[in-house]
Amino acid sequence: LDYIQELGVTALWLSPIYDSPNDDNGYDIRDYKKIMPEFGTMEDFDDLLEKAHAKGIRIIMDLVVNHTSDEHAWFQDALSNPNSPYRDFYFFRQAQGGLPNNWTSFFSGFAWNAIVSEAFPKDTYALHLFSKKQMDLNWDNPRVREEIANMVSWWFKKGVDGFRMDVINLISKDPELPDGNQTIGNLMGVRGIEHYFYGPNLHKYLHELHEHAFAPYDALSIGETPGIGLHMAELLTEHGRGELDMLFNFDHLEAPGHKRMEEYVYDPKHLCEYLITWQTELSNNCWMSLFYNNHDNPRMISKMEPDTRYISAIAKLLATIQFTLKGTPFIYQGDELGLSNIAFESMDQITDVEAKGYWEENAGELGKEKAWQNILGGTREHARVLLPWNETRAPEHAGITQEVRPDVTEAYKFLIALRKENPTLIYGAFKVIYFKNGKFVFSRKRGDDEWILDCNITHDEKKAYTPHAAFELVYSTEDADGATLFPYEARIWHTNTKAGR
Ligand code: ISL
Repeated sequence: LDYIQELGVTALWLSPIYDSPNDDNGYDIRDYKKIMPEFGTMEDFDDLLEKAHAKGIRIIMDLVVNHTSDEHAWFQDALSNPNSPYRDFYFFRQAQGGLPNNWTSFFSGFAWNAIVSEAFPKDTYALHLFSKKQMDLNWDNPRVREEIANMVSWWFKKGVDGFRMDVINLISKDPELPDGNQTIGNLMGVRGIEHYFYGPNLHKYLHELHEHAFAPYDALSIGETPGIGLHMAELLTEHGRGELDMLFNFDHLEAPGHKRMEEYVYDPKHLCEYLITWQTELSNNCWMSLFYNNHDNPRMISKMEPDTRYISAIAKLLATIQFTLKGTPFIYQGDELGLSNIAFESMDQITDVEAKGYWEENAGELGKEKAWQNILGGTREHARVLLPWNETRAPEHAGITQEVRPDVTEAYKFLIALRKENPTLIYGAFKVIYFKNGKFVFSRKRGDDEWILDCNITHDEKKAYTPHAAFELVYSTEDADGATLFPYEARIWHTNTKAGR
């Protein structure tokens, strides 16, 4: 907490710390009201919460309620008890001579487990959009919604400040569970997604959860919403709707026409186009999240530039852009250290269920070398090596070291403080001044207070932008002030509050 406070960070999002068999890094919850032993006890959590609040740091937990672990008491009771009240908590379906539908899982293979249990007739299957141990909850059952709302309230009563809500846009499925369209499935990477990524009751269920659990505590709700674009995001986060406060959209994490599991060089021009679109088109009654990395993606730095000489420069460029745009910035652990991707050498070092599923499904067809290259390009493992200061390592990660970059940490501290002291950087109007030839120059303005960001998004030198005399240079990621920007250099100009107007 001291480290976080020294950085100037004011809220901490914990990926799932609940009791879990850890089939999917804790996103397979076995008990929503118990802490995973690896992370201590509930008393330890209460202590963390108290100490965080004492330092002015809010605690945001991860709400994973599209599915539970197959070891959750509800699912286990449904499996063993023919009269279980939890049979309708999940999607159990009969199907003769095939599967209930053609949906595939986000983690490869079909989205159905065959159920072998005295409590069910033969040819019974259960739906899992993710791993085989993550069983989808039936949100059309009001008792499921009631249990979830009560559990969320229980955490709010303890003092938790909000939730990041895992794949929360997937909770309302088309009740017919119809087959998915093959073309859409090929495009999206999962067949059937059109029948649940923005389902018929999504708004109703989100509003109900918001009113029953979040509103009474004025708690923060951040939706993780794969597949939701800008206009749907407005419908889900517009402040008057009482559904989500903001959401994570992922359209900027891959360049157009590319998939995450693919080795390619990401053109930061796409990132800037994305940011310009969202900064200029998102309704003023909505609010966006600003992030480049999370636990599901390789590090953006490594996507953008294979030449490791530029890692620090790119880290500081990305941070400068992130902390001078409208929205809420999210730092993924290690961003502030300038961490980049890991040079994994073999599948033996990969613990992630998604990458393992990809390998099983593709190594034959693509060949081991190509499949491995794609995994190196897109595996979540890059973000899941313990931070450098941890002595312990997962056995598969033994011997892996990561270089930390103190100049990047200093840049984060400076930028976080600059943003806090200058509300124009949070709320000011955004305007593009110049965006071509590898330059991205934009302004933030609020009344007479104006900031100009001059960014070189390439590894070539570029002509620096020179504002008129009323501006002073307050920051350069390369401590430079000449007529040329260094590779990936960013500069911040501010109306000179001292100079006469
Ligand atoms: O990779 C993605 C976005 O960059 C998505 O496809 C991601 O896999 C999807 O948004 C689901 O992610 C969330 O739910 C999963 C879990 O494995 C991820 O860690 C979590 O972030 C299932 O709970």
